[in-house]
Amino acid sequence: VESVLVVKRTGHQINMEAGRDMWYHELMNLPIANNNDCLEMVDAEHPLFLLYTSGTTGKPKAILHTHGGYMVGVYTTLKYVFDIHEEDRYWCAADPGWITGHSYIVYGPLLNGATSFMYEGAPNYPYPHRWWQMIEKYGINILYTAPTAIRGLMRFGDAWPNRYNLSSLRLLGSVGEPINPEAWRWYYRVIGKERCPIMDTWWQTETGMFMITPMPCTPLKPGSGTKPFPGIVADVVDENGNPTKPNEEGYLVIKTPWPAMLRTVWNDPDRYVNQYWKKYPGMYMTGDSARKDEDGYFWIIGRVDDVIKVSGYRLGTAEIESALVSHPAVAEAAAIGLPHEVKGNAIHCFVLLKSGYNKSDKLIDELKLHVAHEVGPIAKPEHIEIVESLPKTRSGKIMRRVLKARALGLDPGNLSTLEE
Ligand code: 7RM
Repeated sequence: VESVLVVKRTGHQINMEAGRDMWYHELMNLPIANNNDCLEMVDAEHPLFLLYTSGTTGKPKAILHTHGGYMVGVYTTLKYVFDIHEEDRYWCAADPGWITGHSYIVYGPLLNGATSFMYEGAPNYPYPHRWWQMIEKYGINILYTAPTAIRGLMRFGDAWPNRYNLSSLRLLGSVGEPINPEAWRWYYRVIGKERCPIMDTWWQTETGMFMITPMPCTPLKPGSGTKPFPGIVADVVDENGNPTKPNEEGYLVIKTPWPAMLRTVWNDPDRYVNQYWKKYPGMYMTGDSARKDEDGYFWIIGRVDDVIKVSGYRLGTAEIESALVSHPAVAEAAAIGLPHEVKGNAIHCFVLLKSGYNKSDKLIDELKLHVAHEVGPIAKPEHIEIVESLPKTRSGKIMRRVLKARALGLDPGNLSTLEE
């Protein structure tokens, strides 16, 4: 560490190390921060930032975004998808360290001159009313968050949001994973009071900007990100790169460039090519599986590698998790595959209960049967463990790699060979 910028915020006593630590506010008073002449003009393709994406599996890679394209993509998508107006108070409740924070807490709102609300803290501190209280107090119009946060708050019941006046809200957003029907309905009914459309935005660290998303005027189908943003050409293709038939599962690809696309993987151009461009020449491989219905609406299934092969059947972890979460006792769930002598892999699940429910063998048996009933007998979990928390990235994505490592008694960093 060469130097550390310290932001004065809590007023706690800080032991600054001379020559290393500097107050941010003192630096900001230096002429350089106030004088536009000191800004350096760069080319549109000049690197803007690197964001490491650990993914939920594998080794982290640094995604490179550039000035011009990222600016155009993020500005335009935020403007049209959230229809930001002068009088709006927009709140993206993501972690700033996630691409969602970079694009839609910092860059997009600043470019749009939006009034952007920011909150740093746990959603349930000191009580699970925190978000709803702030929406009322600050008159938030647009709330953009993730299904994991919705489920986390839903867990405490309707009474918390119902105590507050949420009538300022006019638009809701969702990002990060497919939104399961229970979470969608709760968000729509209890938070949006059946008045606020939900913008289910599909995109990635790599895409920088929304790619498949409704706009406020788009007729919605709950659980679908609807259609590609204007100018984006997305498709679902089979193993040979041919478009699938309606409702047939395949690989989600992007067929033309877009402004905020990643430019490379820093220091690893081979990985950039192999991961995204190799499988089908001229198509960007998202790594997600999806289907497109008869109306051309996209339904994201999940990461291609988040699949468990049980006795030859391919089961999506999201499918099993969504089935578990549809049980009234379950708040959050994670499914992983562990080696099994007969089936190849067996399904192991980790379940977080809603408040008011207690763990028992009877409940575990009931949950296993529930999954078998919802998804099919082949999906019946071998083992269900009731847990107090699940390991997650800052974007709220479950780190199945960590759960797997724990279950196998391995170091989570050494799992790549198992997954490839
Ligand atoms: C924005 C973000 C990317 C992965 C992506 C998908 C999943 C994201 C949605 C979604 C279904 C959505 N960037 N994902 N948004 N799946 N519906 N609306 O999450 O780089 O952290 O993750 O997240 O699998 O490939 S990310």
